[in-house]
Amino acid sequence: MTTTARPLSEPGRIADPDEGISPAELAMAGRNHSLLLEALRYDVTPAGLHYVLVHYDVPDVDGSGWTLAVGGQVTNDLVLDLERLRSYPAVSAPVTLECAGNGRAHLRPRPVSQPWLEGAVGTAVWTGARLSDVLADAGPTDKAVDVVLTGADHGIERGVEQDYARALPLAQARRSDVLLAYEMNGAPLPPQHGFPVRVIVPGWYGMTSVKWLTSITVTDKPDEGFQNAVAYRFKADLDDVGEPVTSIAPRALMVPPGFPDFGSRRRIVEAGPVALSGRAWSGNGPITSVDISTNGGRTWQDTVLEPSLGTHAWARWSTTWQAAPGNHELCVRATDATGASQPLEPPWNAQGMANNAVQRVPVHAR
Ligand SMILES: Nc1nc2c(c(=O)[nH]1)N[C@H]1C(S)=C(S)[C@@H](COP(=O)(O)O)O[C@H]1N2
Ligand SMILES: [Mo]
Repeated sequence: MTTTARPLSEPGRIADPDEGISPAELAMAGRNHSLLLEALRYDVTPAGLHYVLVHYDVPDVDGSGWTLAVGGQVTNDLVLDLERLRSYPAVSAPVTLECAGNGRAHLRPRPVSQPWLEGAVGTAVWTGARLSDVLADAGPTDKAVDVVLTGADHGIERGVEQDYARALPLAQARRSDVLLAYEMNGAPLPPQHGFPVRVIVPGWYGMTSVKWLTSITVTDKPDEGFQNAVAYRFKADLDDVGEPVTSIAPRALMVPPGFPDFGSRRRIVEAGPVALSGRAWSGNGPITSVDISTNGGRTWQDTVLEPSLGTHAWARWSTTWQAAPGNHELCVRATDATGASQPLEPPWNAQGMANNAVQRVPVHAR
């Protein structure tokens, strides 16, 4: 019997055209679950239904022994425990968080990583201290450039051993809506969402909302850490330096109508009026319209859009579809205040970032 030598840590790679999902990718996909799309019905996603993305393992963190070290280019180094963090004014906000890799599994060829379809999203009410208040106490020096946020989780990724860390430029870190959150939906953070404290950067893809936060380090040059300099970037090919991934591109999703076939996930509805609804969000201004197509994107109609739950939280949309008997492909498309909308075909890049192509839902009306 022969065994194939496996590298300790796989390099970044694009799948071969006919390559399926490997057991290793399936293990990743099983750990990192998406939102069940029917949960789009809730304004605020119940904690257990919110998507989860964990690069390594959920670390074993004890809340009572937890401290946060703030240092680097600051005039006062700080060490905060939970009580001290809770003594800052508490801010609560509903925030729609989405993984930058959402939509990756629809790309051809397929970048090999967490194979999300479109459910890597959720909206929770996060409560915590403002990062800007803590930074003001530490006093960034004139040389301050980036604020590096480091978590307690440890692993190896494409050959680089690391604690998960990601930087925010100082100007972003000073935004009054960036939180050091210790509650999700009014309860302590669940282990998988960053207990006891995580960062929330509203409007940005999830990678900067560092969980299991242990340190905040202000640097005097742009951070060269793996998640900043290599992973979360738009790259034309894997050798490209690329551009950093930041704010969330517009996207709309629908609650899948009718009921599903177990094996194919295809939807079945009764012909006649069918109520359709879902959510839409963008990291760049409010959603201004959501359109629906019942013929695979050839023609579009407006839907009714409700006000969003908050500046960086999703908005509900709804409409009624007169379904004729037969097969249909439903599509939904959001447009935001900057005029940005969703493409019909996936925008390809080598790491599968920010694929906000319109959702397509095959439906059989009987
Ligand atoms: N420490 C740490 N923080 C992390 C991650 C991680 O693996 N480790 N994953 C990031 C990514 S890529 C995303 S999309 C969000 C997911 O947050 P959630 O699991 O609470 O939905 O957490 C971010 N924060
Ligand atoms: Mo992510």
